[in-house]
Amino acid sequence: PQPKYLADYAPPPVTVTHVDLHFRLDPLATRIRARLTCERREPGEMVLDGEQLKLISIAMDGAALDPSRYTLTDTALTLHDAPDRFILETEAEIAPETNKALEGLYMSGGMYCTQCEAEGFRRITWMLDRPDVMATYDVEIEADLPVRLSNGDEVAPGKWHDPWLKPTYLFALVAGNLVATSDRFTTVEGREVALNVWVRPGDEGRTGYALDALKRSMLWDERVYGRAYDLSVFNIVAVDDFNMGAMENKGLNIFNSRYVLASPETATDSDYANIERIVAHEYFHNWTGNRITCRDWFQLCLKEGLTVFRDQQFMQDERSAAVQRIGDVLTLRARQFREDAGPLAHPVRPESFVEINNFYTATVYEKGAEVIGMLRRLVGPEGYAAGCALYFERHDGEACTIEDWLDCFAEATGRDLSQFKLWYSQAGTPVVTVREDFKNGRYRIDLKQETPQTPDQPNKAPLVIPLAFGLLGRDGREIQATRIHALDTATDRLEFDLDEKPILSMLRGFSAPVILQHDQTDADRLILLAHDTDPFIRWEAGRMLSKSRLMAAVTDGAGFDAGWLDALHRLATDEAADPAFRALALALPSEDDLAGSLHAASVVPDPDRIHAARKSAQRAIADRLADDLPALRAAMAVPGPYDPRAADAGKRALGATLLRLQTLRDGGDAARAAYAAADNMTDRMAAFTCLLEARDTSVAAAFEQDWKHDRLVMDKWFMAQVAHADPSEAVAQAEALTQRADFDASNPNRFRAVLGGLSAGNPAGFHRADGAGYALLADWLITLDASNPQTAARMSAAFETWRRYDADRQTLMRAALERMRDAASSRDLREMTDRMLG
Ligand code: B3K
Ligand code: ZN
Repeated sequence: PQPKYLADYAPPPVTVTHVDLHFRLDPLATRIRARLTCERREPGEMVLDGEQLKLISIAMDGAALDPSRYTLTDTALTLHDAPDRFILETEAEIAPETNKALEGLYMSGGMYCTQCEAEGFRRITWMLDRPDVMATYDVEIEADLPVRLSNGDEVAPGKWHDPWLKPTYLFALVAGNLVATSDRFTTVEGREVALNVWVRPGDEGRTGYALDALKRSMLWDERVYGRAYDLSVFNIVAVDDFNMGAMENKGLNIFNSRYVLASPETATDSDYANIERIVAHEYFHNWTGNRITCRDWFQLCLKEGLTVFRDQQFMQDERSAAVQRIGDVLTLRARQFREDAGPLAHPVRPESFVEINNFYTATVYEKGAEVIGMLRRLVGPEGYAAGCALYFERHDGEACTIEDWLDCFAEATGRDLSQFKLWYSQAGTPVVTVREDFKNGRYRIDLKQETPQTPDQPNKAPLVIPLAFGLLGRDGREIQATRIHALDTATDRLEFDLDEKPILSMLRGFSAPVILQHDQTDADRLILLAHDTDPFIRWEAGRMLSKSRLMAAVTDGAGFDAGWLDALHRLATDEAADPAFRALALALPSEDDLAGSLHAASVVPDPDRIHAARKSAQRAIADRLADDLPALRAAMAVPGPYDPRAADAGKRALGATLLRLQTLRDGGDAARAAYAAADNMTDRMAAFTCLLEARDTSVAAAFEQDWKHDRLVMDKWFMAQVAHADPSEAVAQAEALTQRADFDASNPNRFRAVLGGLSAGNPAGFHRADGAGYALLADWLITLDASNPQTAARMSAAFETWRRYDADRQTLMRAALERMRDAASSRDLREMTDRMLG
């Protein structure tokens, strides 16, 4: 398949202004009658998209269309010499039951549901399946099912009218035997909105948190962005088989059930946090994505980067801002920096693609959000608010580009954003190098920026990088409060007159998505860790101290010094500090993070040595904290009924960290007691994974006995047994789990639990020297690709780091990639493997 290029964008010659759909649902023979109101804008043929559809009939303006007037292929319906205005009527037949790609109309657990983003609508009927064609919709659903939902407002049972212009990708339909938990919300404009969370009967006791998160999101968007909801109903539906997290269809959000259903017994604190974030994210799309959408799929970050930024702001407001920011940076580094450093690197706004589903990436989403954050830092909160207000006012109801977005900020603030725009087109993570010098009362900071080359981009220009920094005295007092320096040249120098050399606190709040190269002494880092005014910097200083020890342990087998262990001890026992922060500060850099950093330092990472070094560091920490562990753990006990909010969750997080350390000392005694005493899934999973690491063989069977009836809990069980297995056993464990009757490869959650549990959860196991991990994953991805290309292609990115490793592992990973490329039945997996092989 040929790539598509941003440069080739052209609007369609004929457009559709209204869509009328009639569905007669049937598992193997669903009939869709579509009535499209079409209008010519320019000369040219009308080419409608359509895939895997059986044509039953076609008519124009009420009369059957003569075969000479159209051409039908596997992917398109072309109308020859169509008039300037006409009604096109088609009838199509499809089989939702056999649709395992989970794109278009499919069935999950007996219900009908849809996923149309990015190009799934064309599997439902013939249409201009592109985001710049926005239409109003009328939908009628005929089925012998109690609940029939679509977008907009329900005008009669099973009949829906959506007055808001929308592109095809926001269309949705749900029908089944579902029950709702309901509430109401009155918007700031006085609109009464019915809120419903639809689930399968039996799950209605687990919807409360999602509903609560939805109401808080609606209020937040009114208060912070001035955006109110615009229909009389907002529906959320939980679906078991879903490729992604959730989908923002107009007025009818469809969710992976794991991001809706929660009860203290079945969901962990991080499940609750994910539900809150994703409910907010999909709701916020109503303005950033739906009311104002993307002109074409190259502009995906216009809605995704902005909406991720908004969900991050929301979470910072609802929870601890510091903890949230640190978590977001961890995710960015783990996923996006990794992507940017390998063969899949691409700009926030890609300029070409073969399969758009392959570009729902950490770069488009998370780096896209960082770009919005930088824009806000550069123009200031007022400038940002003014730019957003102009954007909403000017572009409501339109399909837009990044240029449209940036123009609003340039206009509202008078700032020239042409250099800033490079963040959208230049791939790769910039490296900012800092050198300090102090002489005769003159303190200098020399700055240098460099972006490494990435596929198709050998040369990089300097970016505008907002560097938030401050200065501390040796006593830890701040002598320069946070200031933002916009670094916009390759090199730059800052100078200060000072009595003594200060301690530089650079990149406060992680003010730009860059790699900071700054050789700071341990002494300076310890002062930052203890005293900086910025919590991100305190955490980062601690992390750098840990990282340098781990890198040395991997490369030279170095031991762990008392100075570092004392610092961790101080952190762990610092009662003034937020427990969630302490848990984050005690967490060591991940194995994959270390592998990436070693590679960046021109050391070939050895996954076994990394794993061993991390384990011995944990043992050293456990020994240093030994005397304090019982009291510290007791202090983290949370009395009373389970509360998912941040304060209690933070205590549980630190409690779990301490239990993991305790387990290294007592072989699992404390964890067994904790497992038996757990009255919520957070504590239970913490104890369970500790016991798996302690090789307690009885606990998995006990867990299964208790939870075999619960699909979402069992996903945790599947994943934990692989991710927490000894690396030498992880592949065999994963393979054994795939042989079980309840391993359903067509369910993406279950598939990811086992195979993702290996590739992402157990790096040393995945990178086993004999290549068994690579082979197992490749086999399963080839199998999955035949039915569900989207998830197979997404998970193939496990191989993106192949060039980091030693020659033997490179050969094995390359062979796995070639095997997947040659066996790929989809263009999704084909494109991914081609790009990774370069
Ligand atoms: N917009 C959807 C993602 C759709 C993915 C299609 N492959 C979820 C979200 O970002 O909100
Ligand atoms: Zn989104």
